[in-house]
Amino acid sequence: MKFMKTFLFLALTGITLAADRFPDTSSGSLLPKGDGFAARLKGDDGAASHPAVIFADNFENGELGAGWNEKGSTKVLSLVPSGAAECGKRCMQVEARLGENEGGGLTKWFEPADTVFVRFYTRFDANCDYVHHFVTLRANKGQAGGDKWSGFGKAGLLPDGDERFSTALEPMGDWGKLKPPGKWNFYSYWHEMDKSRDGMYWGNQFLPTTQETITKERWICAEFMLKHNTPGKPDGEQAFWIDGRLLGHWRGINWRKSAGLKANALTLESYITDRWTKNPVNTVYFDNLIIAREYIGPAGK
Ligand SMILES: [Ca+2]
Repeated sequence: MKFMKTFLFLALTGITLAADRFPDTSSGSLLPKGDGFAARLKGDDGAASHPAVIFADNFENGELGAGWNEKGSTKVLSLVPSGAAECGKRCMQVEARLGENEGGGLTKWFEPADTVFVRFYTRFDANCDYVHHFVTLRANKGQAGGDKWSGFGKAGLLPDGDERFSTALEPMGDWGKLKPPGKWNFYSYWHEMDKSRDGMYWGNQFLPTTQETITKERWICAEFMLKHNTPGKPDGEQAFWIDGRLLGHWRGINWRKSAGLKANALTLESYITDRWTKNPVNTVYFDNLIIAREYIGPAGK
């Protein structure tokens, strides 16, 4: 009976792969790879003053979350030793406890750019199971009042193209088929996304075909790019790199209808729910977050 329920659930929801409409073009891509400007900065020190940088936090100075706009519970978030030269002395720990909390993280609203790059370091502890939400870039109507929240919530609903779109770089476990935390993929919402089999609009998945399962207990340099489309034209793009290696690049995405709608909020979090996760304690570390107008690349040691 349990099997039948599981089967029915999978058949109804499944995963909406964007692969047919949006083939991965990374093999012939002209996007940069390997080192970028951050290679010259030890542990991202001084990154905030680089002309291409919009926002940076390497968690080395001050209180946790001081430069951010929203901060999760102090029961979940803390500063701990990083244990790696490229991550300096301190990093952020997210310790999610099943039945007590759902984890959390930090959110920053920032000045948008036509093409935006987001780079972070992350390390999955040995105890880490599947993760539900991870690092999400959202487009909201503006930076103030109700407009700053127009891209949040509304899971399962089709965006109208003038109020929101979003893309998230996150590990996905393929419904328990992959070893946790799984493989990297984009989970994206926009007004021309495909409908899921249950009739709802759940995030469409952009998954590179050849990829190893994510290794735990090591720092990983993850970076992604979003290029806005010209309103009325499907010329938007997204791509991501792991440790400087371009793993996926997708083009022809019509993210938005309106020129005023731009990606302007970044959430760095580890959010878990018992639908995915069985381990009682799930720990993820983050460091070296940079939002920039050009390719960032791995941090210098
Ligand atoms: Ca650090």
